[in-house]
Amino acid sequence: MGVNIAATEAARGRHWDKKERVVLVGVSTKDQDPVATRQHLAELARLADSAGAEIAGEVVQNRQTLDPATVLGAGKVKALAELCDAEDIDKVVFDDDLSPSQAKRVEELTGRMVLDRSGLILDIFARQARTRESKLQVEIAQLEYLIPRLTKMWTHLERQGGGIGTLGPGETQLETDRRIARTRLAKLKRELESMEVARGERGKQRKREAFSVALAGYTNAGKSTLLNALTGAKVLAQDRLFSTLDATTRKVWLGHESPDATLSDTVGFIRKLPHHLVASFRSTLAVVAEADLVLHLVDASDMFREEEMRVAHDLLEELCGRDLPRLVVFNKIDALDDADRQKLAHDLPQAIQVSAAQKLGFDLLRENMRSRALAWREERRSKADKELDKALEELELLEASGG
Ligand SMILES: Nc1nc2c(ncn2[C@@H]2O[C@H](COP(=O)(O)OP(=O)(O)OP(=O)(O)O)[C@@H](O)[C@H]2O)c(=O)[nH]1
Ligand SMILES: [Mg+2]
Repeated sequence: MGVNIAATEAARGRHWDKKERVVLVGVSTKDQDPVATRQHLAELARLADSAGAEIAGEVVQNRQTLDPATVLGAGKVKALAELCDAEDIDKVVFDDDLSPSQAKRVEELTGRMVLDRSGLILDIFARQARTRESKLQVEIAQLEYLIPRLTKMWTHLERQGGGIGTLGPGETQLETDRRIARTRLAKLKRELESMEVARGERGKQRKREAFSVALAGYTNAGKSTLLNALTGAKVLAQDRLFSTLDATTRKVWLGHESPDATLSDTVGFIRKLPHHLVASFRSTLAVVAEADLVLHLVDASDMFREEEMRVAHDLLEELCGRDLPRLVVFNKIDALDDADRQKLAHDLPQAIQVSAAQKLGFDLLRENMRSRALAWREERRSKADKELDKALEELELLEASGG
């Protein structure tokens, strides 16, 4: 087995090309109750499905704490290995983040490749990347994730082959792999940077001219559907996680006498979004960070909407700071009954309820954006006036002093 090649292939997401049978693993601990574990596993199943895998089984364990070596306890790992054989499983996917050594240990014990949530999300991103920029961003995140794992993978095989202490050609191979990976990473980063510079210039130009609104929120909340419905864009919208990886900006009409405005769609959020991805997508997410208004879109029909709202809220604050001008928009209200809509209105009266798919609630949403756009223009005008006054004052002073 060419381990480093295999690892690279895995990182590129190619291993999902045919339907692979996976087993999902979750652990409840004193820090995470069983309900949360179930909920997170349900989401992991959707992630695996979005990655094109077939879910062939689940293993859940209750423990006080995670086992430091294998996350699951020894007995449970054994049961997992048996399940893998019985069900002809290709890969094991853990909801918890695994250290390289934990992944390696479980691989040894099950004889299957082991992924964690971050690895799976990276795979989906790799599958969904369409543009040069998003491909670059994904590959950078993948390499950052892979490089520390190359070492461990090596140690692991060295031991398996019984070659303890025989640091021969293999080490050279590892060193070569790591060097190649690092060189490539540096090259990709340079390329992305030059793209970011170009994007930044374009963005600044546009921002000066128009009130900018950005759509943000949990993946699958309906951001692209809403962009399409409000602007006539044709961004791909589908019932899959992370359909959108690129920022798309379109003009949006907010009503009479409104300043020109733009609406941007961008990459969605999820619980435990790998930090390498957040870092390499920062230029895409800058659309959100620099917006004059952020519409935080929430799938109101999702049974986990509260956690999803909190996750997106926290990520938004982390990325954009606390004073982000934000408006919560509950989407998919067509899928709610009256009582649920009333509850939402009661719990969060300032939020707006819409159905992007059925174009419900758009008048109120537009009116809200319009009033903010008008306030934005007023503020800019008074700021410009003040600057002009100041300049005139300085000029007068200069003249008075005989300059
Ligand atoms: N019932 C209902 N479904 C909706 C509504 N808006 C969007 N959807 C569905 O929700 C799914 C996800 O929609 P997208 O617009 O792709 O969601 P997104 O937020 O852009 O998702 P990502 O780009 O994957 O993060 C699609 O199947 C849509 O048809 C709505 O108002 N009502
Ligand atoms: Mg989308």
